[in-house]
Amino acid sequence: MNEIERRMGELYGELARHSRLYYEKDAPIISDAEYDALLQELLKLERERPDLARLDSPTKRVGGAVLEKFEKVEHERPMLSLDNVFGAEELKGFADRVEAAGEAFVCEMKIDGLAVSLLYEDGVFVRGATRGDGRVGEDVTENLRTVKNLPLRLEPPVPGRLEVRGEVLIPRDQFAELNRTREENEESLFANPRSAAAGSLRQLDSKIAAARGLGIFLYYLADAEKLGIHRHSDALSWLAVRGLPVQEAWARCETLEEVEAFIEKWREKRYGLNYVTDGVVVKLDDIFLWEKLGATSHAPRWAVAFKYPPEEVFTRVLSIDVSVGRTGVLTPVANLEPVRLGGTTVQRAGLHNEDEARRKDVRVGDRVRVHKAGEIIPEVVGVDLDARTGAEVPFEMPEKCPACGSPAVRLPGEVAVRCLNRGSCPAQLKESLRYFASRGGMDIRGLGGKLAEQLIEKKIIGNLADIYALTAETLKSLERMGEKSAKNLAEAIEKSKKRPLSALLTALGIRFVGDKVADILAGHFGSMKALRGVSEEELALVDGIGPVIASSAAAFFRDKANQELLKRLEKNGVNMIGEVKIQQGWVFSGMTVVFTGELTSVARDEAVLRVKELGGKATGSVSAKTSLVVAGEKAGTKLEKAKKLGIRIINEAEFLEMLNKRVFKDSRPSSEVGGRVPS
Ligand code: 3BA
Repeated sequence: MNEIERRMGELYGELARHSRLYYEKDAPIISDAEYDALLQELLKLERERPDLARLDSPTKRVGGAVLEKFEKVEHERPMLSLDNVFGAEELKGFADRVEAAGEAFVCEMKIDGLAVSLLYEDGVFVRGATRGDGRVGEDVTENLRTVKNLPLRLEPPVPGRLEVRGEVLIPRDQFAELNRTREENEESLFANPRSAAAGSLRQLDSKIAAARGLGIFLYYLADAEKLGIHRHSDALSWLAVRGLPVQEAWARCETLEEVEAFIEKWREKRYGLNYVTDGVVVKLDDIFLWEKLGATSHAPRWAVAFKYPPEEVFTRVLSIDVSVGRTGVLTPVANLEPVRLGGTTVQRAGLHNEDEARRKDVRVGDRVRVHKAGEIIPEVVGVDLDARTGAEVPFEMPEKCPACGSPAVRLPGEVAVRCLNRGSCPAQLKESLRYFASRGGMDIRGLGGKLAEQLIEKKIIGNLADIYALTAETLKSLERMGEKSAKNLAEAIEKSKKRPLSALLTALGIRFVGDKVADILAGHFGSMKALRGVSEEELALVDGIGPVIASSAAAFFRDKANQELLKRLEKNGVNMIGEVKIQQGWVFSGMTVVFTGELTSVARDEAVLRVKELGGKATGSVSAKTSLVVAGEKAGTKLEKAKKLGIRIINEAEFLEMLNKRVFKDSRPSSEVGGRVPS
């Protein structure tokens, strides 16, 4: 065993131990940064020796696999659903049906997530699938690998095949964060954590799934009896001992009274959990009885889901504000008399847009019914019409922007009413500033909404580029700004100048250009200079850029004021150059190669085949999507076009060099990687 092999083994052990200390024991002994350093070291070694990389490597957690589609998976035994019961009567009906007098139950909180089945072989996670229609689901293994608390290897290991089932969820805080970013990018919001979890699991790019911060809890062990387990409560403990996550909110209940007590105990307490629950699943503890009672066509007879009634409260509308977003969209918001609902005090509820406000006809002074969509987002369900006195004031969408007084118009085909004063509306500027400084953008810590408001009001900032004229002196003179925080902020502003091009592109808040698209643009064009002169047609040719994005981005770069802004940012030292990405994988991974002219030492077909084998695509014509042109003898118009488009051009000898000498994109000769070249 050589040094690399030894070190890799050591890293696998160490990383598993620390992950365990963090997720199971909740007692980490190293910092996140230290953990990350170990992970990066392993990643580097795995790239050198992919043959030694383990299937259950923690490096897989960051995602990276991109699929074309999900394979279908037939469940070995169907994944049933659960019958619902509402209220004590129906619950008693269930208890009577199972004739459970004297039989114990297990109560678990009912997680509002997405059911999945996991397969382990000799203790290693090998496959995960969604429930689908219960019979056939989808293979979402790669995405499940990114679920932080899902063990990729069981400790102690379990020999042979093991199937467990549970619920994938998105934690409350992650859900809120996700919707916040989506709102800022004018993307549609997820109605509840379940659809957010489902949407995340259905991402073909596992990096996106990884970024969603999913979690999982298990509640079912297949073939428990073969493992000598006869009670569900024992199965849950058995899972937990092997590092398989089981939610803490479960209990064995000897009687129906105890079940009812569990339901009462968690009725309010559940709002304190960092995942959304909408009921209690009640199961018979004795697994032998499961067999005996069996299932109907769709649900087991030995379990039910008790559903808490969706919480609704009445309150009064004190006023209706209209807020102006970063892109000028006007959103009506109802200010409510504060009221307790689902574990928090609610005093605002969004009315979304003009149509929605009109449909609900919420008036100032109205008594309204409020609930939480997906148990998280406060919403007005309806108006108590009987309580109307006639003194209520109907809501009208303003015709002028409440922040700057410019005309607010609704463009044809849009639901949104917008303030068109893009250049100098203080509300838009404030939101743009906040967005510019946010974590995914220029990451200027300390520049929040309150400060942005002050800076604009005092006319210190009238344009995004003015941020870079701020000094610690100026900042110190502001309200609620001490010497120390002024200094920190000035430093954060200075540091932001070095942010990558993709971050700057995100920060600019170009419509439809979120962090993903910004990444693509930065990667493809490599510099702001290249982007400034770009046409809509050229943009649309880039992989991953659709016509809507292309049109919006081109319009942004065409705009005189934006050109001025970019010039000023550049003059202030803001980085405008993309990073050279260290590409992973095969020589031609992700590349589109075009051959032109005559090749002398290799047949054209053979050359095309080699490119494909090494991860690339070969096409016939040169376009903006082309990453490399191989020019043989007597190359003609294609070569000219490639030169014009600034595409990388190599000759036949250089091409052969790429084929023969380099398997991976770093510079080791292929002999060292032995046997890795597909042929
Ligand atoms: N327990 C959902 N089904 C559950 C194993 C049975 C079951 C659930 C449950 C069938 C939850 C139906 C989909 C399914 C695995 C089939 C729970 C939860 N138990 N705690 C009794 O928390 N949502 N859902 N999942 N097999």
